[in-house]
Amino acid sequence: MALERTFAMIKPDAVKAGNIGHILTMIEKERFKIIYLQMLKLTEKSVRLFYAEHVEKPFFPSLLEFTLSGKVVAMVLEKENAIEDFRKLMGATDPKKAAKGTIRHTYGTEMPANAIHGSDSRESAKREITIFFGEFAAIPSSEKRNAKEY
Ligand code: YYY
Ligand code: MG
Repeated sequence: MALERTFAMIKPDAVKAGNIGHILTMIEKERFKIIYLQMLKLTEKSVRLFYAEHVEKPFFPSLLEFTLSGKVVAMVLEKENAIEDFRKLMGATDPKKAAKGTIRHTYGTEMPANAIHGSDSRESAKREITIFFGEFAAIPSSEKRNAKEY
């Protein structure tokens, strides 16, 4: 299977609780390679762009407030089958329903505070990586002649 990239983001609840290191350890233990990583505070405009599919949903105001409540850690991860495998490692959206051993079960509390984001499809991964790191960052190492990113 070919290498694939996904976009992941440690959310403000997990950053505030001091769980960046624990979450990165879980990610690296599952053999995801961290290709890009940046800590930043989002703006309202960037949250509206990132969560464009949810802007009209009833939960959006609370999601917006939560996402703006502190710094996040944005990442590009690479692995075979990265998108699906990362969704598995995250667990269900609601941390109370997430399986034991998943990041959301371990470090999430109550929606929208579910500790982590991961792209849900190839299309989303490309879109989300491009927002944060540019189009070049979305292309897997195996498709680059000079894979100097890692
Ligand atoms: O992709 P994923 O993060 O698992 O869930 P989405 O349905 O895309 O929702 C994005 C984000 O919004 C979710 O991580 C928490 C929040 N949210 C919420 O607060 N209440 C809901 N009923 C659904 C989602
Ligand atoms: Mg989603």
